[in-house]
Amino acid sequence: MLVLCGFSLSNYYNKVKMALLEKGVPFTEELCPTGRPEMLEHSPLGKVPFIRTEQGSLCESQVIMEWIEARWPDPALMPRDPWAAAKVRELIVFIELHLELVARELYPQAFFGGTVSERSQERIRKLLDKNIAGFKRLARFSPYVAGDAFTQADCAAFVHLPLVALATKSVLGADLLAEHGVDWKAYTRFIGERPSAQKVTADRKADQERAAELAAQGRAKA
Ligand SMILES: N[C@@H](CCC(=O)N[C@@H](CS)C(=O)NCC(=O)O)C(=O)O
Repeated sequence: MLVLCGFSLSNYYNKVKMALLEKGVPFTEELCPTGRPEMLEHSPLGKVPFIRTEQGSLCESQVIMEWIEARWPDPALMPRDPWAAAKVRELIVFIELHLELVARELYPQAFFGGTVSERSQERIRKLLDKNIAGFKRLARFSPYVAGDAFTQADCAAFVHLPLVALATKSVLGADLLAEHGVDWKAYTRFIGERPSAQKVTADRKADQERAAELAAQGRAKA
């Protein structure tokens, strides 16, 4: 059976998990923190997610998504029409390369108690202002991010957009998505009604609560 390796706080892990749940593909989950030497044979940069299958292991979430789509075509998460499929891929690249990966530079300060220099903050803000405007020109939200059907782009948007918003709000003092008129809250509420999204969110919250409890126990012992 397919094994999804990583952890539920990872947005990329959750994107793949959501696709598997949407398709009803049987899978198990294996907790695998990042950067462990023993995972490098499966994920050469020590990143999650990766999957283990009877054929071998595979990393990079979008590569995994493409394989899942080819292996279990129904229900489809990509349009059958090649052009429409390319437009969905274009949107995923925008969300991941031009939004999430840029906002990710803010995560050390937004979520992990680190700091991001003023200079970096300025650079990231400029880039995100430009990239979010570009994303808005492509995204449809009618009602799904790529148009009238739920696709892989929704798996990506559902897990990434809230992080872009939270990180920019926390570090730059403004939710840049909202500032640009992207109503990501209404969108994630809408997608959040799907059983796949509910499971992903519930698992993430349960793991976050467990991690907070363990941290509190650790502090009490110290
Ligand atoms: N391009 C990768 C990105 C995955 C990624 O950045 N995962 C994060 C967790 S959300 C990670 O493993 N970070 C640890 C690291 O970069 O060393 C993918 O799509 O799978």
